[in-house]
Amino acid sequence: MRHLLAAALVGGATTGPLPAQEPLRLRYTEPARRWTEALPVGNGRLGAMVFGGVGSERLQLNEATLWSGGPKDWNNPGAREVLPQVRAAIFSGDFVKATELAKKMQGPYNQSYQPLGDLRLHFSGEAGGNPSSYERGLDLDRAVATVRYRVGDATFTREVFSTFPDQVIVVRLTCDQPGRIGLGLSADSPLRYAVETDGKDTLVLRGRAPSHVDPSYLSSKNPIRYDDGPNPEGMTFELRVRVRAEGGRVTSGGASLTVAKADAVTLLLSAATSFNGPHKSPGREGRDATAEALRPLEAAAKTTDADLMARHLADHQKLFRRVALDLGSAPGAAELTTDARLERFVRGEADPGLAALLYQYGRYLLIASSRPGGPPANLQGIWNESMRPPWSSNWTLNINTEMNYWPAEVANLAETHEPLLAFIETLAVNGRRTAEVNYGARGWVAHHNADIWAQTAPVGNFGFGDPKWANWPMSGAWLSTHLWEHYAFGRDLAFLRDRAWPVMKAAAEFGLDWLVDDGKGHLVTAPSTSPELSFHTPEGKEASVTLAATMDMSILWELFSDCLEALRVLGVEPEFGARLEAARAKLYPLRIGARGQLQEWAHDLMETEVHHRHPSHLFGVYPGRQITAAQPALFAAARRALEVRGDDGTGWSLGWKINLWARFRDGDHAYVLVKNLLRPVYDDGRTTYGPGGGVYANLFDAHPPFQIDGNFAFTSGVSEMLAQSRLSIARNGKASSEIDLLPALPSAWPAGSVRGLRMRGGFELAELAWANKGLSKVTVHSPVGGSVRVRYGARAVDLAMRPGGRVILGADLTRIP
Ligand code: FUC
Repeated sequence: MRHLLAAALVGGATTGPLPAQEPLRLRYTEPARRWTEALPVGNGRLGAMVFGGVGSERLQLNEATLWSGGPKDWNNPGAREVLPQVRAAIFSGDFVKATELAKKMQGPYNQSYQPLGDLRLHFSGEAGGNPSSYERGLDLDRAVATVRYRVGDATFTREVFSTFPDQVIVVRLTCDQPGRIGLGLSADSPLRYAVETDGKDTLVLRGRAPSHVDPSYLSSKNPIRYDDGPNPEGMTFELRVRVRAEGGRVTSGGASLTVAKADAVTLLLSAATSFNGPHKSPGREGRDATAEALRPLEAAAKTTDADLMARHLADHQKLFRRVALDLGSAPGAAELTTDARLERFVRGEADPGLAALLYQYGRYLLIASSRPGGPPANLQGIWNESMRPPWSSNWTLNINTEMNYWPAEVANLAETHEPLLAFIETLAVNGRRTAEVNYGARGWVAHHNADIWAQTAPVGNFGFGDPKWANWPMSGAWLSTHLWEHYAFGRDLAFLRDRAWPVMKAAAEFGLDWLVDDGKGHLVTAPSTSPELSFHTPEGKEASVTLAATMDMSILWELFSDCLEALRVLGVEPEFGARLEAARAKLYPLRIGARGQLQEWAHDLMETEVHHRHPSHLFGVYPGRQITAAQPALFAAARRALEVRGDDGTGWSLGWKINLWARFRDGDHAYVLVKNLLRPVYDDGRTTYGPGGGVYANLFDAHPPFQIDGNFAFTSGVSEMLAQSRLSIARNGKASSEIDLLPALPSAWPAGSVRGLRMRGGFELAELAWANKGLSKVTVHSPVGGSVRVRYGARAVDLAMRPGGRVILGADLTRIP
């Protein structure tokens, strides 16, 4: 059967040939039984999980803006009253009391991302018969999920893709024998809904989302609530499925459509919601979901299948083909199913192509879940079947959302960063009000969680959440470093001036107001937590609220440094710069604890969980740039802290550790984490917080449960193993960059190449090749021009490049003409 699928995958190259690497394909010989075996397609807004059943196909559908609830005032003026009491408790050393009091600073829980529904295809006749051969797959290069099986003398093929240019999902059903395709179509939703047909060729599902959904971790009596009053709150949505049959007959009846004896069938799926931005009620001031769903459907209906496919491929491949990764291949790997490859790899057999596949899958998933104009990728990207998904499938801002975007710039998908950058701008609007009401502070703040309503207040339901996660006020600062990163990679001056700077500045203003003098000459955050981790107090009790968590200090150091560099580039606001510089110099210094480890809090406290999943205190190593080999003692202490945390963890925790070991320039240790992240995880519906992360059969990252951040951290981590970069702006505004080649190459990947990684300062590694564990060749490309120091081991060479320039260097960094 393999040749059949291979044949279907040929052709359609629209933006140049795919460079040599293993076929980028997930493949299986059985339909999906579980959701984490189904295969994801998406265009940033419309997502589908394709199960690939023979008798009946299930397409589990999502629309990225479909959320419960609506905008509301979640700020808590009471927080401001309690703040001085919390601070007094902290400075008197009573962390238990501070932790208890901090609960009074919370706000309500955020809302939940909702599933749209399921399209079900019930195949009749041979199309639903007993197959003699079966294969399904996902071609990452074409962004098409395929199902192919043979019944009797007929081969049936299903192709599914979600196209960004045409804003529809296309399902194409074909057969190599005429008149053999028969099926019934129906649709349903876990939300309130009704289905009908237009009497001709279109199935219409209309629904409404709840006005409130409690988070999955909360046990409550009535967790899903609909507004049954007149003029109700709650987002409305509509799914339209239009059938275009070649040959045969389409009939409609009640709530289903039937196709008989067709040669080929195309289904066009369009969906939309009444979401009208974060500040308007989706129930009362919403957009017209019907009109929004109809518009792309009517346009797609006038477009041929070939044109829909061609436009989809051109759009996807323009992004996807920018990076090619070859880590070598193992014999027989291409013949194995993806789950069998995972099993073989975990038994200890080499399969470098599997790591390359997971790397490219991260890029595929980012393209499929994050496109300009839509919301950023949430905890599950855009794929969710549950009304109470894990952690509300929200934007968790103390690591997960930021992690989703770690690969965006380096793995050459800067456009996919845009939804997050735009979301940050929205949070900055709401967060200004929260800073003022909750803390009497200037600037903007965001806390642990956000939803589509851009909630910026802390969650916890006014005292029910644990402050170790609910109260965290550092999200605005962390998110704002993404604005600088976007500039650092692309050097887009207008973006920095017009969009990034105002938001960065306001985040820094909040930081300045939030910091307090500890009376000993340092600025500290208080209250302060190290995300989700408690400590033993000197009196032997447990608490989590204290002062100057290392992560707080490092995030503010990073933000202030970004702002100072932005000011130098823009040549503006020297007084503000002076304030930032003075504050940065007074930040509570990072300290080394009794175990030789970088301390997690201002005091050398013992954590309650030694192997806790969040290596938050290592922010300054990655994603930050505060702690480098230039400060050997701190660098060694940070490394020690990572050793103390261990090599296991949840999926995303393993992913973060790949990035960290890469920054410590230890390729073989990074590879231990690569291997751990590639552990097959059987989906039994459990949530675990300790060891045991990995991937599911469909290569979705397993926290467990499914959480997409680990996929994205894997991609950024492998990028960091192969090349790292740094941009610094001198006081006179002059930019200088450094690129570090193969800083953490593991011995498991002795030879290979990568094309297209982006580097800070506006550079691109058009090609980086290595052999015998050493550099063989690198081509540096500079779209915007500039000077850069290229390092490989102890060697370095300085390049001054003009815009559009390209320099080729050999194994010893000498120029190849
Ligand atoms: C934080 C993490 C959990 C999980 C959740 C979405 O609470 O500590 O591991 O990733 O976010």
